[in-house]
Amino acid sequence: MTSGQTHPSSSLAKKVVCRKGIQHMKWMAYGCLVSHLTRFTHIPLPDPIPTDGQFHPFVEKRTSWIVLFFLFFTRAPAHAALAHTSALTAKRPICTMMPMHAPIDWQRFAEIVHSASKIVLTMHHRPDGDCVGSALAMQQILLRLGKNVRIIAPHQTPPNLAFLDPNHSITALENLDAEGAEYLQSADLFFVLDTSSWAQLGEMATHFRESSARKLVLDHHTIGDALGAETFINSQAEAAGTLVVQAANALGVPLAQDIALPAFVAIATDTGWFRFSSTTSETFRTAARLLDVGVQPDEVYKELYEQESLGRIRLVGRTLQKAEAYLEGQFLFTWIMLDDLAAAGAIPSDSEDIVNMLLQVQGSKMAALLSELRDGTFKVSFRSRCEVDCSLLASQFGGGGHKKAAGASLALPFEQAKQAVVDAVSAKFE
Ligand SMILES: [Mn+2]
Repeated sequence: MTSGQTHPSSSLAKKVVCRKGIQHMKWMAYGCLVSHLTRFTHIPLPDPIPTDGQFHPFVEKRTSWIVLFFLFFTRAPAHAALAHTSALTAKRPICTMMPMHAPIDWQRFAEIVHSASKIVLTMHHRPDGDCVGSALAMQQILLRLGKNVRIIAPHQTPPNLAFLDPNHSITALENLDAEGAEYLQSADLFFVLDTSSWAQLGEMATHFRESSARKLVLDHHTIGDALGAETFINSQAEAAGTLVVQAANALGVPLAQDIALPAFVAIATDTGWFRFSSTTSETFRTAARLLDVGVQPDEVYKELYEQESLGRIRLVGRTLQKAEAYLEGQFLFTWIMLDDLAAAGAIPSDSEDIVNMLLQVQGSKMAALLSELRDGTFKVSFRSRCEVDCSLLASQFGGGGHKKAAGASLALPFEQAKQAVVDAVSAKFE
């Protein structure tokens, strides 16, 4: 980026930030812009992007508020970054900043799909209903177009979603045989659904990075990496499944039961059965089209949510029975010992989601669950529905996560671990 360019509106920032600081932040804005341009203009930049200097490590963070800061207060650096990005990609038509909810260029998407013949579909690790459903629906769409398609996932499909894949068409990396590995090597299109982040690709990241295939991302997440792929992202979409339904339209493939069922599961699970704020009238229109070709919501609901084991139900009962209220009911805390699992006849994964149930209590704002692990340490899970940032709380214990949900491990005896958790949360309310 050239530093000689000036613009009248950059003077405000220059008054408050020293010259070196501006240079420093220009680099950050530069990285953000490159990242965003790549994602919203579908231009396949190599990743990492070669530059005539070194990227500042901060660039990796790609925090979009910095871009906004520059766009609003110092347009010159942003323009310079744009110009520089244009220079980097001079052989390609470039480049306007598009809003986050820019409509996907389905024509371009269709071109890429039509030019492929041997396709690998993949998804994020710890698969959920959206990515599994999206991949299975997309597989059927691509098969209709006469493509060779295989779904290779970083992890196994969780048991509650197995009903979607009776023919076992999803292969987990760990179960990939020699022939599957050969397919992965020789595919001409590597197609990622429901994530655009290296970390979320888990074990698949290495394969994706090293593949010489063309790379395509269809996603609805706001945060991600460039992945060195052509990216089609609509962060307004409630689920990747919605984008898959739109892709069927774009590719001229009529919806049928085998596409609609997994797509419905994708949308229903990512919207918390149509109750999250991401749900719009359009969500219901899409769902209606899926019902028109035979999806039965009662059957889907039963498969997804009414398959609990008796052990799980008993564990829920035991754990909720012990719940303690702190901070006048704003913070609810409970715990699961190995003895609880044994007494309930439950397995560790049966404890999933119990911490969220605490937030169903009127007046509760924060919840935490301590779970004893086999090595004698504890895992703490934090949940928030207030301003308290769970990832900051978890980071105090060496863990991490998101604002509304995070976790960490504690190598402390139970009473001390409990006290540490209660103290840490209480401090946030002072
Ligand atoms: Mn999703």
